[in-house]
Amino acid sequence: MKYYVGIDIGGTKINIGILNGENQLVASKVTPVPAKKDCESVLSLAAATLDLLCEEMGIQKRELISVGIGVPSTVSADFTVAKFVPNLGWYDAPVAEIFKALTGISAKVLQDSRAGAYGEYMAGNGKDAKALICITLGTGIGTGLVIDGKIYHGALLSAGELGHIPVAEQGRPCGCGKNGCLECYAAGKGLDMTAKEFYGEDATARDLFDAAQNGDEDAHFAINQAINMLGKVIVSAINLLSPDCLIFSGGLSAQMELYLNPFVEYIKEHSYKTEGQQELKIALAKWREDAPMIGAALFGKENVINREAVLSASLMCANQLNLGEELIALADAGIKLFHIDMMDGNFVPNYMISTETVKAISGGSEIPLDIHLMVENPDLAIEMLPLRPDDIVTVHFETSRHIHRTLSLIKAKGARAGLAINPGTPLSAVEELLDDIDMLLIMTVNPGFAGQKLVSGALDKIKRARNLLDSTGHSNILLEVDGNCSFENIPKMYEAGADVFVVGTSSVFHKDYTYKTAAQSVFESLE
Ligand code: S6P
Ligand code: MG
Repeated sequence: MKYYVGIDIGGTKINIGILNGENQLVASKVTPVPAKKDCESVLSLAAATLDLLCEEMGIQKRELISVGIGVPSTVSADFTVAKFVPNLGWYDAPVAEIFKALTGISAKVLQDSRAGAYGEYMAGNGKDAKALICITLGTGIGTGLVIDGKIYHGALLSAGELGHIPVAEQGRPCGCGKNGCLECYAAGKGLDMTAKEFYGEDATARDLFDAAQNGDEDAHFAINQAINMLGKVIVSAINLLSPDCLIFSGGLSAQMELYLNPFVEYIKEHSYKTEGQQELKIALAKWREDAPMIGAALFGKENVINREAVLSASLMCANQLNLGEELIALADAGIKLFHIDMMDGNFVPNYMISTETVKAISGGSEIPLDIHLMVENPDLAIEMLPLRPDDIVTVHFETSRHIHRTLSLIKAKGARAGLAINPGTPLSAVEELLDDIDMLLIMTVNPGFAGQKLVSGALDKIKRARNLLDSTGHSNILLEVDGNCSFENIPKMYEAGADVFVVGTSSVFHKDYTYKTAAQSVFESLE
């Protein structure tokens, strides 16, 4: 079975959930943030809790296909680093890197309010919305936007910070360093401050609501003022984006009578509408407190490139006269990697693909490259390659006298490192190098040409490779197979433990299919 993990890290608790392939939550656990709040300690606890959940459910680690982590912070553009988490004191915390070191699983990191919005869009009350605004009314105000099916991060990555719109001149100081921010008045922390001004240091928002409930005019007035401030800001957002769905979550949204209902009335009355315009859907979050955890899991699932069956299209099999169009068609067919065979007529009896062409492909597509070096002096080629962080460069064990040095060079160039072995090379050759690689490539034909048949013993070698990786704590290493990945062979290879398949003339480039129908048929054979 395949499972997808969501982890929502808050200021006080960690919420972990496991979804199945149908996006149903099959297990979850909430645990308080540990006393030591540094990134490593918090993620260690998350990893231990995940282990426990898996043990309880009888889920094996290998079945965890992806992990998404929600954090109360702006996140780097590559979804790996939490920029600033005030509650936990994290600055530029490399969340994905630490989590991978702890668990061997790659994770994608997402701001929690965006995760909440995505959870509601994909599996909650915001389903099918064209433009969704999801607002978490808790201690602060979190806003997530999903527009045309995509989370909107903003060009500068800070989209949706409605809680930090100034609503009072020289107002209350905010944790963001400025004064008079909306959340200092209209969210939980703002209402707490108002309550303290009214009733003394020990008072909280709850006292304010209780007093209003009991007919206290001043309390009522103060809450209404907060609602008006919030209303103005949300109406601005509505008028700017013209959403078709607005979702509320967070503790404050449960204050229906005194807070949420009058606030919704305000929005309905003041937001701009044209005659006969479709009604704006306003709803509570289906997943409530779980929305960020569910959304993080689904975001991880969407963005995973390294534990699901991944098809790496062998570009030597594409139409070389029309490579640009080919790349687009392959990406459209669900191809997640472009496999580029570089041959020097020396290590293998064939010549292709030039570094210039690799540069053109890299510049022409965002799909990560899976560069398979079949050359005698790999270090020279590596130096010449344009590499991005998600690209993988795979070097043959047989081609480098100092293979460890060559693998380090790939890492130093900022890419992921792969190690390939020929059919005749024993698996034991890679044992010493497992800590240094991100991918192991098992050649299932003798390298040099497309269109060959599987060598005998190939499936057994894949099985042994899978066992080696799992039994030595290296399940995070991708296991790629190259050669005769046909419609018939891929399910067997997958069963044997491979997760990346180099697809060439035997499947995706098969002359009887379009790329899309061929890839579809491969994916279906693995369900
Ligand atoms: C061959 C090369 C491969 C081929 C691929 C072709 O040495 O490394 O990547 O391009 O195996 O696939 P097929 O389906 O034609 O065997
Ligand atoms: Mg290859």
